[in-house]
Amino acid sequence: MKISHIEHIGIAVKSLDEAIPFYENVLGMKCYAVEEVADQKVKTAFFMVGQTKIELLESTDAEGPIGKFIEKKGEGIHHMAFAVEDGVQNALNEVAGKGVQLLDKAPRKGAEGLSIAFVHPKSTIGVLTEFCEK
Ligand code: CMX
Repeated sequence: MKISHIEHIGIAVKSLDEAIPFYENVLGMKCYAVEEVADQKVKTAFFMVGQTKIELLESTDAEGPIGKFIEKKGEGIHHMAFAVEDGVQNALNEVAGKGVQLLDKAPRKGAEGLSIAFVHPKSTIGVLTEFCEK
């Protein structure tokens, strides 16, 4: 697998309306898109930092992954997404072959139309890890 860069860092927030002004008014970034990902039960807001994005995640359902994460751990960094150059399926196959537990056995469609897949934080030293490709 060839990881080219950190595609995004996902941050769980209770409210986009409260979090976006921090990134815009305090850190001086610009939110360039807000998108709902219905099957993940989240609303996302994006900021660009170099070639990496900050992805704020607000839950649309308390039983969704972000709702459960905030309930358990509070707001904060939720996952790290690596851009892969040679296919998400290839990355999944490679890490599965090294004993890593997959959450997605095959790539699916994520925010911004990317092909994405998650692997379990219990197999990745506590960091929920995502692979993605345009
Ligand atoms: N980082 C680190 N550990 C995490 C975690 C995270 N983001 N989310 C959950 N965990 C841990 C929990 O603390 C728990 O640990 P313990 O067993 O020690 O208590 C364990 O993983 C299981 O967590 P859970 O609360 O019981 O929740 P589930 O098993 O139902 O789901 C997970 C956990 C990771 C499988 C789920 O959050 C998931 O499927 N995530 C992938 C999808 C996702 O996060 N989508 C939102 C992003 C949208 C996008 O970018 O497109």
